[in-house]
Amino acid sequence: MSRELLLGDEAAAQGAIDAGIGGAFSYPGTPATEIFEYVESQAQRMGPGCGISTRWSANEKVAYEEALGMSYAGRRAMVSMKHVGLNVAADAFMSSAITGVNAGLVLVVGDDPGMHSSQNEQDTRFYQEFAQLPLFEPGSQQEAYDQVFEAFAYSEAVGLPVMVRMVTRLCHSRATVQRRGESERGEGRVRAYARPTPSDWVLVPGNARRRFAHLLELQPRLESDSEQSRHNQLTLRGRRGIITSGIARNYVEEALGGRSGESRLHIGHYPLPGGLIRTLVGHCEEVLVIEEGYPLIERRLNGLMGVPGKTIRGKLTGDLPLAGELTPDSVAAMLGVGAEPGAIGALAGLADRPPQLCRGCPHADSFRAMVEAAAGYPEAHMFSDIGCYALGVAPPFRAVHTCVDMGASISMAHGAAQAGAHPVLCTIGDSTFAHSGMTALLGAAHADANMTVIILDNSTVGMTGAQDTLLCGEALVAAVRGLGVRVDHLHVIEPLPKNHEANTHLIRREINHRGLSVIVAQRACIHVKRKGPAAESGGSCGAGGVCGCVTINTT
Ligand SMILES: Cc1ncc(C[n+]2csc(CCOP(=O)(O)OP(=O)(O)O)c2C)c(N)n1
Ligand code: SF4
Repeated sequence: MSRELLLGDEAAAQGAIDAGIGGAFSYPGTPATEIFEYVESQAQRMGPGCGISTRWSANEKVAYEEALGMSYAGRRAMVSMKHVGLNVAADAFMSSAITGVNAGLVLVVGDDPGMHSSQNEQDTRFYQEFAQLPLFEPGSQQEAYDQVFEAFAYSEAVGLPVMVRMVTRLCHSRATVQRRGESERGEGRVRAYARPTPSDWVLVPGNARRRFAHLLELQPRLESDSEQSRHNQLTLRGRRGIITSGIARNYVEEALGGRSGESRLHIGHYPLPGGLIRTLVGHCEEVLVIEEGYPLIERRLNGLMGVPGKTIRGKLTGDLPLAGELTPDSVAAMLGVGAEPGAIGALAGLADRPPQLCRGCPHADSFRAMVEAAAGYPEAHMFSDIGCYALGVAPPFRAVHTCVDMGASISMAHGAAQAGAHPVLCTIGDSTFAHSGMTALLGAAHADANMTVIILDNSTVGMTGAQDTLLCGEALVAAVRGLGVRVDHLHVIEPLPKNHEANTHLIRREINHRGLSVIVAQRACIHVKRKGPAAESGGSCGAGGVCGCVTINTT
């Protein structure tokens, strides 16, 4: 058995490799990007004979469906994504709970409480209850490895996809991890392609009703497995009880040190172990609920009426903040023990480093031309999207008026055009366009919407660490043409200072065209051009930290 120093993300990935996956599927997104990247690097190291397929997918829904297809075909599959990615994949995900799986299918989701690199801080545990699937929540790198490893066999045992919920602090911190011995690992395992009859995988209403009933019938088994799970641990001691889940346990251990007078329940396996919770609450007068994310356990525990005769404290009572991450200080304060003066306090003295585009970034030249072209229109609507170019919100550009969810720029611009707004401008990156902008452009082209779309093609997924993009260059232009955009209003420009006047003139001309125009601004991200170890490693701005430009903006 070997020990390795791994990020939480890498530990999850190694667990999947050791469980014998046939493929890893993902679309980049912090804090989950490194899960796929680790599998990819290990598969390259092991060589083509390792039997692990790794390819970035166009978006999270596609990634989920590719993994589901692999599972149906008899190979174990892991799909990973950031929390908002699961919203994109939700259609496939929810229905896969009803079809069930063949070979093990494990979905690893990286939540981002505190929104270090995200547009919201939703809690993936709600999807567990929504889909009625099992979920593991590791509290350490070792648990990330073990739970992902075990999740594959469990997925096959219950015939369902199994979820694993990670959070940023775990994904991006390192610890030593003990791997399973060779004899336990599942390399090369294949399940027969046994298409069920009547088909569980064809969700016409008759089958779907039958399969949904099956999912409901499975619930008592899932609950009983959770009650017995080694990842849910109950210790009865004093009349004050503490419930933790996932990494919240670490904050409690740090605050209490060797003191252990409290009764404790740690939850790392869902559905919630109702019996263990009832035992703890029955034993205690006061229960503190400490969880990273939304007050999910606390709310379930309280119900609508509270628990008569018991005091339940947590985020809902204001003992912990409702927004953002737990901190050593907030948990220590709740537990009534003094916090050690720590690193977080020291950080407060540091000067702010507002995020900005790298020097020489092609997006800056595109924004400069667009802003100048629209200078005569104080009412110009500038819809934008998620990517490095969202930094165009800041001075000197102020060219980003919206940034909501991936792909939303074109559809929102189309909505504004339908409201009669003019001029309507829209900026979107090449990867975001391929992720979910293309379908919106199809509608805008069909309607010949009065708007000007500028596709910022820098040949990479800049913001998440310069991953390869699936659609750029000539292929992107051909795709735009194929969506029905008129060729006389489809242009390619090179955003460079020397082309500024010509580019500005062209954009102004297309603004004045009362119909749809698409301008593809093609110039590679400067870090792709000089791609090296730093650029490849991914940093907060996607530039691997080499430019020092963006400190808090990676999504
Ligand atoms: C649903 C969803 N998936 C993934 C992400 C993470 N993410 C943010 S922007 C982005 C793509 C950026 O690439 P591109 O559009 O090419 O712009 P660039 O950063 O290269 O300028 C990704 C993957 C996200 N925010 N939301
Ligand atoms: S990483 Fe590339 S695309 Fe992103 S800001 Fe820097 S130069 Fe621009």
